[in-house]
Amino acid sequence: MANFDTYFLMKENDAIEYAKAKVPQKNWDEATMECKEIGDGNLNYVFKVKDAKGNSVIVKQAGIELRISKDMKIDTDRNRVESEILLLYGKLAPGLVPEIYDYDTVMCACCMEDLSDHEVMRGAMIEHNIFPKFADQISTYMARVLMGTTDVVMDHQEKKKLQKKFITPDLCDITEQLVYTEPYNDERGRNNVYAPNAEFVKEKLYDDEELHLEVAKLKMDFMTRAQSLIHGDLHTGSIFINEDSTIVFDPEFCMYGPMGYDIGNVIANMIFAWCNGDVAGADEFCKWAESVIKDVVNMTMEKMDQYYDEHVTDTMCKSKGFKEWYMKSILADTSAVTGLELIRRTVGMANVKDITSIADEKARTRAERICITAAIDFIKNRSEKKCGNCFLNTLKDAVEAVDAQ
Ligand code: SR1
Ligand code: MG
Repeated sequence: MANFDTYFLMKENDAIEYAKAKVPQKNWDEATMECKEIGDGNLNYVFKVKDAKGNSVIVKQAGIELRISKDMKIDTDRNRVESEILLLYGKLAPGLVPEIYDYDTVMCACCMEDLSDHEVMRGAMIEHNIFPKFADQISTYMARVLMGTTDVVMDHQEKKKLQKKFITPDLCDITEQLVYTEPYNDERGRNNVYAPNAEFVKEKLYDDEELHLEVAKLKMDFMTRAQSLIHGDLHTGSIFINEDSTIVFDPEFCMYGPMGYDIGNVIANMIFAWCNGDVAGADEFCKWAESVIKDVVNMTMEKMDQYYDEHVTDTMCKSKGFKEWYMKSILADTSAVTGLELIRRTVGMANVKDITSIADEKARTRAERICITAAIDFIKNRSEKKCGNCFLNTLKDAVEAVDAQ
């Protein structure tokens, strides 16, 4: 039996032994323990271990090769980074991230709270389920963890220690390539462009030099502006949800960067969900998704504004007019990243089921064009998107423009 003192990629039976060894406080009923690998992400292996007494735990392990492509190998230290940041986020936003029981830098694995009473939000939204508390809960999470890790609030030396501790260069490179480069030039031939939209993508994304200039500015900004300790991949596949609760997980792409990166990811992925609902004629769901787009922007900004007033420590950041300038820049970043995420998930290497599961060719072609049209507006006109309604109107204008073609 393995004693887990040398790294290897676990199978289901190993994960049972691992859970026994690492989470003994569960007092497992060993005879009835069972395990299933349930990971459906692009990178890691996720095991659910349970017994007949009702105990359960999630074991997450970083593989050396990525699930999405065996050719891509990234640092397995990402599992430590993910575990430690969840512990930190848990202090800033209690109840809004999973509890970590144990993490281990040999097996590059962690054991965390099983959230089986929740669903992964993307899947739940593809079934057009509605979650009335989501906007309030995700905005609380973002206001606390994002504003709470800035230089506005934190001791500057402590912040720099976090900056050093929470970064995985391999993962930064993935984002720099997949979000900020390849969707605009397919330089590594990895884009997945839906054939009926090939000409549209060429004209709107590959050939638009004005767009390339804006994305270049945003790319350098992402790589150099250490504003806040961001999750770095806050799409709806990184959120567990039920009627009462929202839990953010999977922050292995975390790093110090512009906080609009996280907020924009949430908004873009709500737009994908809206598109899916729109094709299915799920009117009530779409109405709810529209309210979420508006409310997440407005509530996050309101809560950040309040957090700023209550927690600001830097004396220069108390200067008259600074907060307003700072908040305006967050909104513009949010708009830009909404656009970047919409584009990269539509034409890039890593796509979203909300769109790829649309079976009807005409409907999918239209949905993708809506996303790309809105995205270009979100990027080029980012400083004009000053409130939740502006974000929603950008989507509605894109629908109108595409339907008029
Ligand atoms: C190669 S990894 C592809 C994507 O999956 C992750 O969830 C990130 O979004 C990354 O860009
Ligand atoms: Mg992930």
